[in-house]
Amino acid sequence: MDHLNLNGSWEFKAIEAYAPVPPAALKARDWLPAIVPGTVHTDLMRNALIPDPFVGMNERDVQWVGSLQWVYRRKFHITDELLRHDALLLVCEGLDTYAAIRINGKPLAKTANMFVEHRFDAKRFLTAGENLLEILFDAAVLRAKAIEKQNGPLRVALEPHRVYVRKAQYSFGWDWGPSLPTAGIWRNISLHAFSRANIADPFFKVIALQKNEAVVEVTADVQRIRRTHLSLRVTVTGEGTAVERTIPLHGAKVRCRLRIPDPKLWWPNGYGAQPLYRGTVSLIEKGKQIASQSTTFALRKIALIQERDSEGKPFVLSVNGMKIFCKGANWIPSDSFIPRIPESTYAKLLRMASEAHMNMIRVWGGGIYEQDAFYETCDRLGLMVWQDFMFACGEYPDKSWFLRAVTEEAAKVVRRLRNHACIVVWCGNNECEMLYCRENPGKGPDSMTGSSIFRSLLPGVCKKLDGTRVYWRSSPFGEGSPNGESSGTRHQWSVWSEWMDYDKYELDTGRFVAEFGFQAPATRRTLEEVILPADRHPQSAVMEHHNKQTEGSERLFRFQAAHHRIAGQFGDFILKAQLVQAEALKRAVEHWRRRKFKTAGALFWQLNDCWPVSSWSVVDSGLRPKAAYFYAKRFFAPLLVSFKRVADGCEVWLTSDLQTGLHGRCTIAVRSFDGKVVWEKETEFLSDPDVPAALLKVPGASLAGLDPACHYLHARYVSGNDSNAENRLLLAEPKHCRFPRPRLRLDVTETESGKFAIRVRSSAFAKDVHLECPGVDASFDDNFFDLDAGGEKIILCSAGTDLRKFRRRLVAASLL
Ligand code: BMA
Repeated sequence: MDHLNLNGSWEFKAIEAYAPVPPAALKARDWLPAIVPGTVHTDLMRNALIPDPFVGMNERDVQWVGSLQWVYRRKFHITDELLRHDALLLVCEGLDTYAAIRINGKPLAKTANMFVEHRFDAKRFLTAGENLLEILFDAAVLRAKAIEKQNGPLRVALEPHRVYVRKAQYSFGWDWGPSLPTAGIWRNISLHAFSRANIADPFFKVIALQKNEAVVEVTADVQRIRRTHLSLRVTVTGEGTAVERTIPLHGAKVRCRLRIPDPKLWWPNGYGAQPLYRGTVSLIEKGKQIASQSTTFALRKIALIQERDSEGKPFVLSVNGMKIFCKGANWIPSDSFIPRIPESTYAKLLRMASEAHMNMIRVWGGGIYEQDAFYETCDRLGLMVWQDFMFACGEYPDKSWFLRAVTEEAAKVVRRLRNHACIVVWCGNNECEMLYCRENPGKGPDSMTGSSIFRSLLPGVCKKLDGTRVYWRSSPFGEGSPNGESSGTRHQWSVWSEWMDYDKYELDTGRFVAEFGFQAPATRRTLEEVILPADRHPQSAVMEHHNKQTEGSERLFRFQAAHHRIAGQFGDFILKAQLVQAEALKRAVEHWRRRKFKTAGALFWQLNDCWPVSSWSVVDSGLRPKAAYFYAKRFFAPLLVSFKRVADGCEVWLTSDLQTGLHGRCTIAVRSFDGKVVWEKETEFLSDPDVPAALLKVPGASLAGLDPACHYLHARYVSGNDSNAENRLLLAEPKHCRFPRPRLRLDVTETESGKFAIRVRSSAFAKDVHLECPGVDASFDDNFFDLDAGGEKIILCSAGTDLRKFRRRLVAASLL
């Protein structure tokens, strides 16, 4: 098969179909240079016709972009040789969204779904020599509004017309994202030429997995253009294996079985390795290969355990027969302009997730079916993916044309992604049933408009084209109320969104908590890139514009006031808001991990951002971690020591995700900020990976006479090897504590070029020690940690600078 890549330099311009072009866009009526893949917005920015919508309040000034039609064009050359092929397919991996394609002035096709690849046989439109390809994009917002008018409004959160268009729902504006409805050729575009026959969509489906052998069923689709004798060759390589089978091919369906000896199993992060195999299907004609397709796949078995128990019906995922407590975060698109996200962003964010001991990422239904780089990286890192279908927070149409479009979309998505071992759950949607049932008391989820999509259409497609992973109707969903605590999965938003404070997490007995979260502003550095000095105040209009939740900014104050002395100054406000977020997530996760496997998953909302904003993310859009990211590294660690407040004191618990029991010694101490051990107790313990346990207790009486403003608890679990864990608990809210002003000593050595080891020592108890290297992009392996009086810690840092500059700039502070 021959390819002609059509990415790269194109031209684009605005068309006044609905309204005259606004003055700001007059220049966009002439042809301008464009880059494909891309978006209208990024092309306009490159041509200096709109300002960066992320800066200040520019988002408001670029709204006109979404109300115009845009046309893209490019010329390309076709050789006689290419034209001699039987078929020439125009392959558009992603068109956003209502596109009309013309080749050499003749209409080829129209599309209306951003999420999937479109292929058209273009041979009869093409000529040898120069050809012209034009793609006209209609204004998706206006089209959606027109369709909504025809079909009637549905009950939808945020912009209601969005549900009528198969386009990333967050682009219409979300409670963390700007309204920037994009248009354009957002994924690769190319011509594929082939003759006689072609092969597509290979699927390597594991149907049996035993200790010494795996059986894989291989299917693929063959498109035959001419009658010819073909055979099929299937090969699997990798992990020391090379198996091959060649069989004669009749008709268009490929189905054959391969046995893989000595199978190497794929495990989630923290449970083992991620061996990947390479599978190839090839069409052979007279001993010559005429077409071939390859994919990566892995050997693993997913099951959902839902045996009823005293609390109801749990939701426990198992991989290769091993029950897994799912630890992770929710994922949204990493930019409002997806085509400009480099692969390095996926690599960095997902590496950060795996380094924080996450084993699951949920691809949320208001974004996109992610780019290949995302799933490939998750396969390699052992990050299980909970994959929503792209429906969020509303009713969806149940008209036949819409259901047909959804069926086609689901089939293409499942075919595209099913070989990825990382995907363990297909999920119908985000919060549709939950919101419907909440707003229509007395009505069950089945009466929601469009409910058949999630009840039968999508599970039907998944079963037919996949069948190797779990299908779950919605996030959240369960028996009885879709968002109940006793059954299925749950989103916990009473805390934060309904104004409750984070101590209420500890009352939540959800079985698998797929969303919960707390907001904090982006890091100061990221905010300063988009907010001018005059606007750097927690309550400036610009700062409030960069918080998209109704009363989001107000909540930042309400919760800061509950725990910290309110800071008016920009940097201090950001710091304290981030610490509140960090503590909130810590409390929640520690609580649910103590309930392992009654609660079997805790995925916080959200890992990443799509622009610089105050949101629930723990890593901001500049890929800089907030305090909560470092807390996550500790609260998700395989071995966790945590405190449980009980009526007459405080218990120390051990939760382990290690695969074997561990013999260790647990110590609990009551310490004063200036370093005195007031009370101490110790015990020996053999940890059981599946059963968290209370190891020790501090009786209320031992704390009675102490001043809570200057004492804290310190628990430590030490096992012979380096499987250790520790935790600390203040006895009063930080705002009521009398923190000493510790002397922090920093000793820096360069371990290799640009990499440093920092020994941090403290004279007194230091809460939330944070290191910073202003003006240098420094990445620390830990930060926002506590030190006891006389305590020390080694922090590793990589920074693109030399030792002298690093030493000069490095500063440390703790919460005062
Ligand atoms: C849930 C999510 C998102 C939302 C988040 C924060 O509703 O599914 O839709 O952004 O909470 O409010």
